[in-house]
Amino acid sequence: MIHHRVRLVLALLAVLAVALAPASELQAQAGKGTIKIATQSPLSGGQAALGEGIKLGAQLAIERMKGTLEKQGFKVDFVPFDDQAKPDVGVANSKNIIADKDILAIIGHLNSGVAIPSSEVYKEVSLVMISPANTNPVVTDRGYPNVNRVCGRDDIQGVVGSEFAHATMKAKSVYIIHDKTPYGQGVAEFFKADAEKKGLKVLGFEGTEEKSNFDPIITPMKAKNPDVIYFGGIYDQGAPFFKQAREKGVKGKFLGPDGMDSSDLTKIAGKAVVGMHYTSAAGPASALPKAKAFSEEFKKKFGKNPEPYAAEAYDAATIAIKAIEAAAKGGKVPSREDVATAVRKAKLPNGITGDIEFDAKGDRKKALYFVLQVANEDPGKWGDNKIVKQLTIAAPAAAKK
Ligand code: ABU
Repeated sequence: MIHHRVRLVLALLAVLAVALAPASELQAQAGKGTIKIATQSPLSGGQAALGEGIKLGAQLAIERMKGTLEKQGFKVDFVPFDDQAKPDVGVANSKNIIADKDILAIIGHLNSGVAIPSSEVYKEVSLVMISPANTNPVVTDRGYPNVNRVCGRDDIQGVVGSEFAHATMKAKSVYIIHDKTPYGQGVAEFFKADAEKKGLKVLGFEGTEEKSNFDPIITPMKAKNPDVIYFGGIYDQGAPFFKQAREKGVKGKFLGPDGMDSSDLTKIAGKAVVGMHYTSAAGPASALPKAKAFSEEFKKKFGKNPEPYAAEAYDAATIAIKAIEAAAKGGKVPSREDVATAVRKAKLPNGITGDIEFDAKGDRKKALYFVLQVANEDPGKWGDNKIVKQLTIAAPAAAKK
């Protein structure tokens, strides 16, 4: 009987303790809320190698960095989306993303043609996007406060390519193919404009969405015998094009932008692309002091090498987490607007890809550009590609309106 009364009193005390506990303590017991960070990149289809690398790079950073937020009582979730490299899929995902109020940051996309319309959706709710890989100038030139990138831009990358064709490859003529996307056509146009300025003869400039039979393009191109053939696009299309061009006896040297920067280029084209040059805005592990440890950790966890732009995704996700921490200082889940403001002000010293800060329009203040040469037909040795040139170039100032 006495025991029964003691139990009753203890139960009553417990109820009273909960009822009288300070709100903050209760919140901590129940958790302060869920914070989600999403990625959008192609996880299926021909560009999944780069898209998966972006996802895994971001995932690794979130797993390593989420401890501080968790200690404060937040649940931190990582939510990857597959945009399939298609603008309509990216936009449809974006609408679902903004409807989930727990999502406070997006790391993505791979394709500028997907990032540009998707970020119009994110802008409606001030949801921050940090792009690891989108190089088309329009991404940041719109001046949106929620749109940032940690990589360089095609108005610079195109010129790095034409300068290399002119000064190092000693080309007198070029033939330019592009994929008709904002990225591929855009970088090809920047390359062409600067090549013409330097006196190179542009023997052809053609857009195509063809993915498998390039005969109708290769035959007239071969007849013009260009010194250099430039492909503005992504490896899933560039690799079969280059392979068929060599098989059909095209003699010109191959050159492309960062869309060629994937181990899948050699997986598809094999020895046809060994020796070819490409520019990139993705930092290769051999050029970055911390990238070696990152590559080893990535390989240990995921059983494969990080693709180009995985390290940029890691840095982008690190910035997102740090910005959320800064914006959550009051102990509450921060607003999307506060996170976007914190990202724009963020400084990441010593990221895997170096020091990162954004300018007023969301460009990385100083971005990295490379010219590389394919060293080996083995896709597992993509990391052995030779760095022929390495540049750090400031983002151009915003155009006056
Ligand atoms: N920059 C490489 C990925 C292609 C893009 O920006 O659309």
